Amino acid sequence: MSGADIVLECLKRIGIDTVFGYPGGVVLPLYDRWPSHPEVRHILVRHEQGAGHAAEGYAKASGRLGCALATSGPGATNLVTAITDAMMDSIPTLFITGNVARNLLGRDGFQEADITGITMPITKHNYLVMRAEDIAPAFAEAAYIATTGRKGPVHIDIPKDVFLEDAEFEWNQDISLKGYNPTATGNSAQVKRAAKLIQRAERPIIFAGHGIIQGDATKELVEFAEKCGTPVLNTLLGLGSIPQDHTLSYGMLGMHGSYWANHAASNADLLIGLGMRMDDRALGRFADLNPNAQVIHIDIDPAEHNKNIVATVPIVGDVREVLSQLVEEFEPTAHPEWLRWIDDLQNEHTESFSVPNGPELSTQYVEACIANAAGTDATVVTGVGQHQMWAAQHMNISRPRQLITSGGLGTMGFEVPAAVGAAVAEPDRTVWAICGDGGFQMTMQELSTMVDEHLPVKMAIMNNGFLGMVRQWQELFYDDNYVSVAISQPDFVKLAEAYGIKAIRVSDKSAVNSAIIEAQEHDGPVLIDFQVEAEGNVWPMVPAGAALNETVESPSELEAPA
Ligand SMILES: Cc1ncc(C[n+]2csc(CCOP(=O)(O)OP(=O)(O)O)c2C)c(N)n1
Repeated sequence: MSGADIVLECLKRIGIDTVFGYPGGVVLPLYDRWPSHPEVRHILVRHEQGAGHAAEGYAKASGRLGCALATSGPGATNLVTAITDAMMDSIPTLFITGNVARNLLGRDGFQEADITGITMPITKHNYLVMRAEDIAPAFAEAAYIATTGRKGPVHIDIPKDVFLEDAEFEWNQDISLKGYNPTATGNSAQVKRAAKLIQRAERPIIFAGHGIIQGDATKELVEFAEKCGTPVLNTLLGLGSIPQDHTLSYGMLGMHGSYWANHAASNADLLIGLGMRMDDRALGRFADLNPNAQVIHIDIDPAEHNKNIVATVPIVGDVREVLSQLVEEFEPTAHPEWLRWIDDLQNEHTESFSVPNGPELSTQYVEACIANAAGTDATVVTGVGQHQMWAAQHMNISRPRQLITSGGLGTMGFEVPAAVGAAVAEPDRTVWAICGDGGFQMTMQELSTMVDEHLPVKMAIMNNGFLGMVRQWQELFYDDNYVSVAISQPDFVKLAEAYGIKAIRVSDKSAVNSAIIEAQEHDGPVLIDFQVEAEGNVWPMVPAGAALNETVESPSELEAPA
């Protein structure tokens, strides 16, 4: 078979049914063979960054391996943001690029970029495949690496003439890689030590992270939390690992987490981090997270242990498996006083987390209405900024994979292409893309992809006329010195209509619900331009560099800290 046919055959073997891609000179031999492999759908995006985020959205919505393809040089470098995003958020993805022919590598020919050099630090692994016979082993390994252990992006770069070279097609799925052997089962002595700490703790708290969702461990999380009577806080990416109406669920902690979650974390005597990487946005200033607490940290990636927080008991392993081990090792416990302490705090501080009830149209109000109309079955994709934090606070994220958002890298422009990917992966679910007016303008060219592929994504632009989150920081930390944060927009309604997309403008609270229902009932993509208040701020907030127990709920607390 030709190298091109081998690539397409490999995609089928590793279960990829959709590739988000963009052609160019060096991948033409691959595109030339595509019609002979109709089982693999190719979706033509409008920018390679969009292909990358769509592959991420596909993977995040479904749990399956996502795939993006680009040509050499600028096509390949346009993937870099999405690859980095997938790396930061551990998203199982395969990125394929073409490169110049082998005899031109290293000669700075037309559209050559050392893309494997560039992607080395932003991938879990990468390959430059120099012989057609090496393609199949590279794809089998890449799929294995991307989807096992701590999941992540793998990149395969293939010179043009390798697509044209013939080789025997041999498929071997029994992968054995020297130096790569993810640990699934937790060390039993460590598990027993952890169980003892859990048994003894008076104020334990769980930080449930993305690993719970990635590792399909939601059932085990709930069982564990119930058996040790321990309240559960979520990281941003961990939202959905426990239903928000569960009595032990206390929502999100972190920079824009709730007041009670952040103070519960600060007052606990045992912190149990599950499938999370002890990130600064979630935990605030590390040195003052909670110096008196013991720490159990369960994560599949050994590199995460003792990186930011030194754990009393670090356990390397698959969080689902380790939780199943752990739950056998302690007797049922309960902590009613501790729960009451958090409940009281919650009752005293409901204000800062509530939806504003004034006449103005707030993003929080719009998002709460969308959540109400869409229910937890719908998928929520967000951009990055204020609308993202408010979505995390107000959209009742209660099921795994309900929220698709860029956590670690915080990539504006993620929302529209990731929604494309989510809609392709899960055609029976409603997909709501909650967009910033800034982020939307970074990748809005993917509206064409949406139209071409008949993807009925519902887009809600939270149009505040500002790069809202940056404006908030300039207001609070730079004395209201607004520099380059007021952002002009096209007429979003006309813009959508130019793409052939139904569009609605809403500037009044009373029109919100009818617009949402109209959008949901329309059989196709819809864009709603919500003209929300310009200068709302996200509260509570842990100022950058502060500790979780320094969470503030209003600007006055910032000026005169208690
Ligand atoms: C690609 C990229 N560039 C810059 C930033 C820095 N940044 C973080 S939030 C933000 C403003 C986002 O504005 P918008 O999309 O309108 O959302 P809002 O905060 O108003 O909800 C910016 C510029 C970023 N996160 N990503």
